[in-house]
Amino acid sequence: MLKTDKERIFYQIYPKSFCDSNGDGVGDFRGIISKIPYLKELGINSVWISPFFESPGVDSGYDISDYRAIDPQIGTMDDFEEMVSCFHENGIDAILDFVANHTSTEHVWFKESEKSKDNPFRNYYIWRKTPPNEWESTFGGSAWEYDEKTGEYYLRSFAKEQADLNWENPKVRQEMQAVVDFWLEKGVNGFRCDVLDLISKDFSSPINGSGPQLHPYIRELFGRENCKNIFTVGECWSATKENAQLFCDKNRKELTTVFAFQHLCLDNGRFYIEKPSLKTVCERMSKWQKVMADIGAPATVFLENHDQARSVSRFADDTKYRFESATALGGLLLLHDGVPFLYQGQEIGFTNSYHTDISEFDDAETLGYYGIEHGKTDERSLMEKINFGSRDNPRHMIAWTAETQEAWIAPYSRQKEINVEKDLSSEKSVYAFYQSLIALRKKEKCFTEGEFQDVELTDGYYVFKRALGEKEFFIVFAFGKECVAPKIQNAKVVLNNYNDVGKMLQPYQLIVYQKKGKREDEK
Ligand code: ISL
Repeated sequence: MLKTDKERIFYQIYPKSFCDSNGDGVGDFRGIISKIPYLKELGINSVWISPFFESPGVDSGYDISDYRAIDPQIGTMDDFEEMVSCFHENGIDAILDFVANHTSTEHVWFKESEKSKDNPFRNYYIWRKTPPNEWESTFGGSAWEYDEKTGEYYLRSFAKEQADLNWENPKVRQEMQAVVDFWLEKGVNGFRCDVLDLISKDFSSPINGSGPQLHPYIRELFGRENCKNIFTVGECWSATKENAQLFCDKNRKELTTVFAFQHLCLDNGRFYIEKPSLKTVCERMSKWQKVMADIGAPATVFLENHDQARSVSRFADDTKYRFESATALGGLLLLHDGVPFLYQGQEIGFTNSYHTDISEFDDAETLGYYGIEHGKTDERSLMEKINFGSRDNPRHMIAWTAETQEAWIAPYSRQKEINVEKDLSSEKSVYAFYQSLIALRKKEKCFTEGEFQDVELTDGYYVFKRALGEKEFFIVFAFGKECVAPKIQNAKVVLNNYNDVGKMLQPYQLIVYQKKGKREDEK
């Protein structure tokens, strides 16, 4: 049993792309079950499972047409229950994605809602005679979609096939509570709440979301007795130093923690090719960590998810120094202060994938962007931007072996060179290094209960310290260029992603030092 949330080490599973057990081209629950030993050996103790619900698949499962039904390609309810028990038997908690802001337009509520203005479900969604503002959809175009049947517009913050629910309607809130309860009764341990800050809107504001009822709605949902001991993490793009306390103060009974994105919003939009500076990433991570420490809630620590390009390609070097980049980023992720979230494949150092034709892409956001930009610049540079930032990058099937398989998405372009089988048998295994990092985090309470302190941040490296009682660890994380190493005195090296420690730091070198105790000093 985990005593504190900071003892959690999450691993995000994107079910469609994790492991396909029956060769139909879509990952499934039986595939996940077969890989539980792999996850257990890695050392994680919690999983977040992305949507597997019934869905037309316009936004890869984030367009749900029935919250209680499972996409038959992914499995059955029996498979689901077996998977959850299997996780639990192996000491792994499971949280699910809770997509509260919108449903698929194929959901029966929407189908009813669009029939007529006086349909009992009309008010489940947000209908207007004319658009009350100029909100834009994240996937391009106006967020107000005209519907010919009734001559009105409905709000869709994402694809036109994803209609925003009207949380002002108490019936909608009751329905959503019932969805939460349904899955809690199946034994899940909590939820990752998709774009949670969008559920309350202020239509007179230029910004969609963070409306006046946001916090009351969250409290009404998760402040209930049966949610007392669950883990909840809100995807809250609006989370700032000013409002983090509102989401995460324990006494307010809203959320355990939030995903805030300041450290990943550095590159002028996802399709902007320049690499963001690791110095800024570290700076922002530590700033956020302090915000959360001040309110006494655990921060989330993450560099990837199913919406983000692979971190090795985005922030570091995915060719010559791929091993070093992946392991150094792993150190930052796992030894920083908070609850780490690994994304599937990160423990192998998967990189972005490369494709030359738009027909090889599936992601709604990528296709929306292509639709807008196509013809404005030359095709090659447009495809380069797409390859760099596309949300398909993290969604390729996990390459378990060198052999590609037919799947719902184009194969990972570097599968021959980078795959699980090869990594596990390699002398420089990213997985093995992650295992050591996780083992260290579990062994030393410093990393879960200890203090966190920035020691030095230069253009060349970042040093942070974790300490508890007499124990002190210094983590040195080098950015891309060789540079003079910081002097860490009276300390022994407990982990290093290079074979030696020199006067100079090597590109993406990660060194974990432990301060010598008094007795060791005398030796
Ligand atoms: O990352 C983003 C900003 O460019 C968006 O791609 C993303 O849509 C945003 O983070 C919200 O994400 C969540 O809700 C979306 C879904 O497409 C994402 O996969 C999900 O994580 C709509 O449900």
